[in-house]
This record gives sequence, structure tokens and C-alpha cells, in this order.
Amino acid sequence: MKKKKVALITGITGQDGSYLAEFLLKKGYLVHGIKRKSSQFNTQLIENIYEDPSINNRKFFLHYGDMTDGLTITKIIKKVRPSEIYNLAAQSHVAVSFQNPEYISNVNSFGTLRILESIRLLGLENHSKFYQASTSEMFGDDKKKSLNEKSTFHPKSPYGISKLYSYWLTKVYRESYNIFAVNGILFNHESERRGETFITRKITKGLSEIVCGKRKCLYVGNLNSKRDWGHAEDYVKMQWLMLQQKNPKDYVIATGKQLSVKNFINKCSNYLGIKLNWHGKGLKEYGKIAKIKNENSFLKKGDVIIKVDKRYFRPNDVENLLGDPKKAVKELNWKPKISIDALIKRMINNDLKNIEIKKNV
Ligand code: NAP
Ligand code: F7E
Repeated sequence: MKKKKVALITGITGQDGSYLAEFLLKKGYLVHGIKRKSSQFNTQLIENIYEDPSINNRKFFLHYGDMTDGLTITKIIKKVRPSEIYNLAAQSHVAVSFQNPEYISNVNSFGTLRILESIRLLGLENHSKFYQASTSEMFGDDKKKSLNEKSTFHPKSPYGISKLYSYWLTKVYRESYNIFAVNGILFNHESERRGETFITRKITKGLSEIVCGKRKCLYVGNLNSKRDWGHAEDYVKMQWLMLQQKNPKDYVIATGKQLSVKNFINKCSNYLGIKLNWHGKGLKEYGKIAKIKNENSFLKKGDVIIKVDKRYFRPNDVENLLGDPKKAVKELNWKPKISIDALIKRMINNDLKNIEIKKNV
């Protein structure tokens, strides 16, 4: 009988971790995940797996651990002996990284070091393949062109720097110790599981609440910032694919298209039957309802539903990110299935459904 592949996912309770766990289980893997101890449940996104009697205890295993606790990380890797390790755990909020730079570095940089050193110390160099969740934030935005594997790095946040450390560490361990270690340099990817403080989810949830009368106005930061947004479900497949290649290589994963935050809001509003007009400039800019399909008691033409608030600006923002995924298109046959419009539809439908469920509880 063929032996089952064993994967270890750090950050299993997050957006990508939960999608990747589902993906690998469907592929027949035994999946182990590391979760942090928290005072409240932090396993909502993997509850469906955890509670599935055909999976739990036989194919899916959770271990308590923290990326800042090297002994436990080593102990888990020793016990699990994973054939594939996906290092997705991170303090992933760029704005927050300006407030907790030391902790962010400990988790995002030294956490990676702890895993790579464990692989080496346990003699698993030829057994455990390693995926590092690298990011477009490492590039910064001084460039006019779209960004690929050869573009230079110029991070603009503690988060970007912490990830750049891990990027280089992954390369160095690959080149020095012959570990199959790769960087997926992923551009922004979102989903109905996206954390609620990231801009796409903040917008889809905020606008859904506005049309349901649960909120009057949504306050946001930099409206002009542009991002290359894809769907997480498409992106986790590429994380797996990078570890199935003959040779370890780094890849940029992006859609090759970008949209500003303001245009993302416009698209979401349109989907909800609202046409917005924008007025004012800078911190005084606001979005007002110009037309609405279903006027109701709490929403009508002329209502101001978006305002800029300086609290949501960063000390330094990457304003322009556009990926060039040609290498992945050619070598990994990369083609995202979920378009930006489909992403928005899925996110808003999910947020509307959540409001409906809460109403009925
Ligand atoms: P996410 O939803 O924020 O998930 C982060 C995960 O890391 C969560 O499971 C979180 O646990 C865990 N974590 C945080 N601190 C930890 C610690 N000290 N010890 C152990 N676990 C810890 O992030 P994501 O969007 O899924 O992204 C996955 C990875 O890809 C991250 O490394 C991120 O930096 C990177 N990335 C993301 C994007 C994107 O657009 N989504 C793009 C490029 C790269 P809790 O649930 O307990 O908080
Ligand atoms: O911001 C602007 C903000 O926080 C996107 C992480 O997954 O992707 C993510 O990082 C843009 C920025 O994502 C608000 O200034 C305006 O320019 O959704 P975000 P991010 O910073 O791009 C990368 C690839 C990662 O690796 C990270 O882990 O939107 N923006 N107004 C706002 N952003 C937020 N959060 N909130 C606002 O109110």
C-alpha cells in the first residue's frame, strides 16, 4: 500500500491555512496543523474539518504551538516527520506591524528560522520539503512596472522586512543545506474567510451592513492605493504545486491586474445596487449615493456612506502593487479561476448571509 503523504501547516487557523488544509485532505494527505492557545476559540475556519467524523482524528491533527516557541516547534516536527511543511503562520497585518515591530519579527522572521533549523537538526533535509509564505510587500512600490521574481526589494513596513528575512533564509537554507525550500511570493489574495480588518473584507462586510441597516457609514484610509487581488482558493493550490516540482524554485503568484481601493468600493456598491459619486479630496473625500436600486427606510439617494479617516493611514504605505506571474504561468500552468467580480460576489453574499443568520438567532 502506498504510504500517505504527511503535511504540517503552521497558521492553519488563518485564511490560507484553512483552504490549504481542505485542499490537501482532498488530495489524500494526513494533515497536521499548529494552532496557538487563545482565550477564545480561534478555530472557526477549520471547524468544518474538525467536526467531520470521516476526517477528524484519522486524517487531521492539531497541535498547540507558537512560532515564538522553538522547542515546541522542534518537538512537533520531530513527532510528525512531515514530508511537506507549509509555513503560513504570521502576524500578517501590515498596519499593525508598525505598532508591534519586535513581536512581528519574532514570529515572522525567527519563526521561519526555528522551522528551518529544526529540519536541519532533526536530519530531515532530504525528507521535509518547505514552503515559505513570502509576499509582494517585500517589493515596496518604487517601480513603474509589474513585479516578478527578478524585481528588487524595497520593503516599506516592519512586516515587509520581517518577511524579507524569511525569504532570504529560505534561499540560504536551500543553497547551503540542500533542503527543498521555496518561496511563494504571493500578491494579495482574499476570500470570504479574509480577516475583517483587511480592506477587501472591511468593505464587503461594511457595505453589506449598510444595506441591511446595521451601520450608517464606513470609514477607510488610503483610497488611491492599488492592489493585485486574487482569491485564496486559487492561490493555495499553487503553494502545493511549488512543492511538487522537480527542483525547488521561487514563484510570483498574482493575477496581473490591479484595482484601486476606491474602485473596489465602486464594484462592491454596484453589486449591491448602489451607484456612488465621489466628492472632496484627501482626508475630506467621501462617497455619496447617486442612485440606488432599492431605496428603503434606512438608505436613500444622497446618503454619505463612505468617509476617509486618518486613523486608517499607515506611517508608510505601499501604494502600487501589480504582479507579473509569467514564470508561474509558463512553468506551473498557473491560471486563476476566480475573477475579481466573482471574488466580490462570493464575499458579499457570504457577508449578507452572516447578517441574515445573526438576525434569525
Ligand atoms: P492570516 O489569516 O492572518 O493567518 C495567519 C495565521 O498565523 C493564523 O492562523 C494565526 O493564528 C497564525 N499566527 C499568528 N501569530 C502566530 C504565532 N505567534 N504562532 C503561531 N501561529 C500564529 O493570514 P493569511 O492571509 O492566511 O496568510 C497566510 C500567510 O501568507 C501569512 O504568512 C501571510 O503573511 C502570507 N501572505 C498573505 C497574503 C494575503 O494576501 N493573504 C499575501 C502574501 C503573503 P490565529 O488564528 O491564532 O491568529
Ligand atoms: O491593505 C489600504 C491600505 O490591509 C491594502 C496582507 O495579507 O497583503 C495584505 O497586506 C491597501 C493598503 O492589505 C484601509 O493602506 C485603505 O494600501 O488589505 P490591506 P495589505 O497591506 O496589502 C499582503 C500581500 C500581505 O502579505 C499581508 O499579509 O488598502 N487601505 N483603507 C486600508 N487597509 C486597511 N486594512 N484598512 C483600511 O481602512
